[in-house]
Amino acid sequence: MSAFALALSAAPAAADIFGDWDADGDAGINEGELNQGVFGSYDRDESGEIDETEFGDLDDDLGDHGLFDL
Ligand SMILES: [Ca+2]
Ligand SMILES: [Ca+2]
Repeated sequence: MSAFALALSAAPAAADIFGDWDADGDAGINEGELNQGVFGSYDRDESGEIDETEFGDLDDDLGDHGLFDL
């Protein structure tokens, strides 16, 4: 399997992310769940803070061709 195919297969599907972020399981993501979901996705070391490296990952995802560049 190529590295690209491997990366694609490792990326979680939107439905999986939705289920993870919907903490109370009510089939909706409220503001708190969204904030916690996004924050938790980038606070990779679970320090309770986004450090510069983690913020760089967020910046990459927000930029062109990033995760949120739809
Ligand atoms: Ca919910
Ligand atoms: Ca952190």
